[in-house]
Amino acid sequence: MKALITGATGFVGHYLADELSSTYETIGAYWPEATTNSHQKFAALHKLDIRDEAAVRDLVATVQPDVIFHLAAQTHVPTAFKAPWDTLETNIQGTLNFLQATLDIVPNSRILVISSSEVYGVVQAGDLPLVESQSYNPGNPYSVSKVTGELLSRQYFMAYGLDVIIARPFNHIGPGQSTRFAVADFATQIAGMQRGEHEPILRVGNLSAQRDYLDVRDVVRAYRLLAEKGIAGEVYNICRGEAHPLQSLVETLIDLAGIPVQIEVEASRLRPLDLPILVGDPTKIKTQTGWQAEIPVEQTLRDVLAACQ
Ligand code: A2R
Repeated sequence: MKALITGATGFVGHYLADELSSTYETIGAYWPEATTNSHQKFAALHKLDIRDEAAVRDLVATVQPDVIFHLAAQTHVPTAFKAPWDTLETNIQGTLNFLQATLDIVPNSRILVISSSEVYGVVQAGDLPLVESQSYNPGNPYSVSKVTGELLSRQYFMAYGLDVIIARPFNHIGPGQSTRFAVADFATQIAGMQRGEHEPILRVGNLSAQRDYLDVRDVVRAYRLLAEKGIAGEVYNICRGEAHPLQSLVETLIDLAGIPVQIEVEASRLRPLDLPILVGDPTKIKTQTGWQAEIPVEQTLRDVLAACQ
């Protein structure tokens, strides 16, 4: 079985390559740069701008994948607020290009479109934990791009019977994540303090946001199980079902580091709109694939900090 992974050199792509390595021949598509480490993880690695329709078609025709894991995206919410069209273009055009290329070139193949819990957006307390049938209420352009990717995916399933599955992962963290994301940033700052490189003041944004945090290794296992056991046309939450305030993750990181740290909120780190809480209901994926989150948040934080030290 051949798997094509887009966003192969991103945070999740490397972990997914490891997860699939024993059962699939994994081919990666990356943009804009790849490292030697990336090359070692894939049977082949191709440079690809997912906005380029002809290039996407060429790659799908060359690789002839049995399954496509479409991870590539502009993933950073603050960047999406600053340059909304770039995010919309990359995420919508990229997803559309892959849906159409799959339909035209490898119509019997499965495509797993990676969406996000951000599509739920602003929710009421009574709607928690969020089930897949909850309506969309996007709070930022990244979320709008993911909603649109989901709608296109559903439309290709309904109109053409395309074998598409939509994964809605909640926040995931782990070693190797870009420091553009909060937990990786905080762990990097704290590890720098441990080495005495700078003063023990942790600069943060909004710590009151509550999220359903997962380890990236649990998330990629869910992607493999969805590719193997998911039902075409369906949407699956990937979540633990627990809300953790970001504040509590920061406190755990500081405890693990074992040094006194002062916390300082920087206005420049606050978003125009920050969702107060996102927590999902994992019943559907559990029932249909047997998946459940296995790695405790504290273990992930330990690994994240160790990787920064
Ligand atoms: O933004 P960059 O330069 O880090 O590149 C990202 C890449 N990417 C693209 N690939 C092909 N053509 C493009 N036009 C394009 N624009 C961006 O997708 C990066 O290498 C990869 C996404 O990786 P990360 O940003 O590390 O995201 P992560 O955490 O691996 O998320 C994977 C998926 C995404 O669909 C998220 O929206 C979802 O999971 O949560």
